Amino acid sequence: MLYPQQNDHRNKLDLSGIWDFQTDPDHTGEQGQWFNALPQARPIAVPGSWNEQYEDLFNYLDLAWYVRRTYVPASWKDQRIFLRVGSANYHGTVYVNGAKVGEHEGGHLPFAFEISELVKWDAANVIAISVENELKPTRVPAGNMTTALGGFASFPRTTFDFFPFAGIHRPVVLYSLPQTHIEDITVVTDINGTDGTVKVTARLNEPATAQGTVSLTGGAEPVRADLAFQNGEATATLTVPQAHLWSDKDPYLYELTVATDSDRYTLQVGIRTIAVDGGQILLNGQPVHLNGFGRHEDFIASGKGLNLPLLVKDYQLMRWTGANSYRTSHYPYSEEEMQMADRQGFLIIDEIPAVSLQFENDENAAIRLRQCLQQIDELIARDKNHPSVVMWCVANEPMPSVMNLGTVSGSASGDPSVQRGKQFLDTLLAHARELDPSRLVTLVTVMGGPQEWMEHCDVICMNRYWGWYVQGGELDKAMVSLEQELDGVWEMWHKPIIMTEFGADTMAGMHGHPDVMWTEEYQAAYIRGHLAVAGRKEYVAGMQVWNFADFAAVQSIMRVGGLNMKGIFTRIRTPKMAAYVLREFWAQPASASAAQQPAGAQTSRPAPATVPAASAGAPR
Ligand code: BDP
Repeated sequence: MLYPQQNDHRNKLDLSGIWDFQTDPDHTGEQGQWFNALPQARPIAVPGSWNEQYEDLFNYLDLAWYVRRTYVPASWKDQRIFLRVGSANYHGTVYVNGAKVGEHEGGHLPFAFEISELVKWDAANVIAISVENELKPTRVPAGNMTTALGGFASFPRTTFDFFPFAGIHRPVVLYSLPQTHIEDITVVTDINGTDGTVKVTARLNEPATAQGTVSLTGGAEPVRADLAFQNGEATATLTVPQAHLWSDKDPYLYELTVATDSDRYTLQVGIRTIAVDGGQILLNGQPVHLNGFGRHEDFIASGKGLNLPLLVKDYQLMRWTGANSYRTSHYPYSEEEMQMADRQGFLIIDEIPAVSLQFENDENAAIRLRQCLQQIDELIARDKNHPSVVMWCVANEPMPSVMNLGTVSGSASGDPSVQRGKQFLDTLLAHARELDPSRLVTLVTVMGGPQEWMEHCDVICMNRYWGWYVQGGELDKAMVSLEQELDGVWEMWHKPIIMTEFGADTMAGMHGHPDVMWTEEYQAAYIRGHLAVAGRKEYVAGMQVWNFADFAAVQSIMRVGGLNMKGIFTRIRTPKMAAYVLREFWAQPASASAAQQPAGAQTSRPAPATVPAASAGAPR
């Protein structure tokens, strides 16, 4: 699915701004024709979650309506008009001038409907979008059900550890396209000696026979090929001599333009390959480590709404720590995030919203499977051309009905959810691989979960909490357990391992000597210990700290003030002591990095972090 763009053939009108808004707890809005106007509207920002914009809406997850009016430019008259919603969590229904034009299930992914026939040219058009975010057991992700980890009460009752923010989270855009237009482009790159190859497949919206071109600029000479569309589809492979490759250290982007008589579309292309070899991940044939974070789209007031200044700031902060990677835990992030990752050289593990999948019975599993397959389709359609995306992740911490938390991974015998989960997850991995054989596929495993679920992953992604949920306060022992488990998993699979989560809740400003749990010193020691162990393991291909920043979670006895405080930065992005440990390992590798030290040189007891003076390069 192409991101809307403005050029000489295409138009777009971003409807971000203040919309009319009203909750509809009794579900009478449709009958009352609220799609024309809201009886008791109050203003709300789009994009943005509704939960933090008004105090009384904090826990509201039911149906609500957004309405705004807009003229459509007269110059669009001969074109086809579409309305696109970047993300509506969880279920969105779109109305234009009183007519229902379509609905979409699942947050965090865009959807668009053609509205050409409904547009009024001589009056304002009424756009209405109803959004509903009830927590239901058969949704992905699920809520209002019991899980094997459901031992503590939380409100709202999610199966996952982040606040279920609701609303229109990304821009609503009107766009127009020529009658015959380029509907899709797929770019796959390869390297052949010093040449780069760029294979381009373009598809029109109708099965036409047409002539077009594809050109790539940014190299010494532009490279160009003809596109002969048959049945609406054409393919060409461009060879780029002395290709300037894309990498995390040098994120070089070419500009690729597909043009026909009636249309044109331009996208940024990075020439790179991604593969695995034994315990290593290879970017352009060279070993690379994915150092960074699990993150959340989360901030005060905007909730999960696109927040562009925050996006820029977060990249700056990640870079400051020396990170080159993150996972879009636990759902696809905005398209603007992915564009930034291309530009700034971040290696992305791109994840669908399948967090805490349950496999309690065949019936519910089948409903969830349908949704997960759709999410994979939509995610790959959206993100397939980003050089930054190196891996598709089809699930975070899928869970059997019986958990072995506290033991090394393994499955409880006789639990039917293990086999059911295996089939489910194998299906997702195979589906992603079939849609995109040019990238790696994975899923992220939970501590104590079944080993066999990792079988078809290219990379083993592990979330582990030795020293926090297990052996909390006993870092010496925890580091031994971690090392033993890592060695065991490597022996079993002989595939690269990324620790996609490890972290300790830390109350910013709390200090202790000794370094007890929740203090900044404990988090710093915990992170140092993990990075030191990983530095001794050649098969560890990445370390992603949980979490980049403190984030809104559900209310429970586990989450102080409703926050998960495992952030390296606070929710307002001030660094905790552990940020300096990351810099020491990632941004200044020549200094005290354990990765530079011979095996065994690091004691299992991590040394306390030293905090440089605030003026010494602290982010502001
Ligand atoms: C992991 C989950 C993550 C949680 C984290 C935690 O993947 O979403 O926030 O634990 O407990 O199990 O902090």
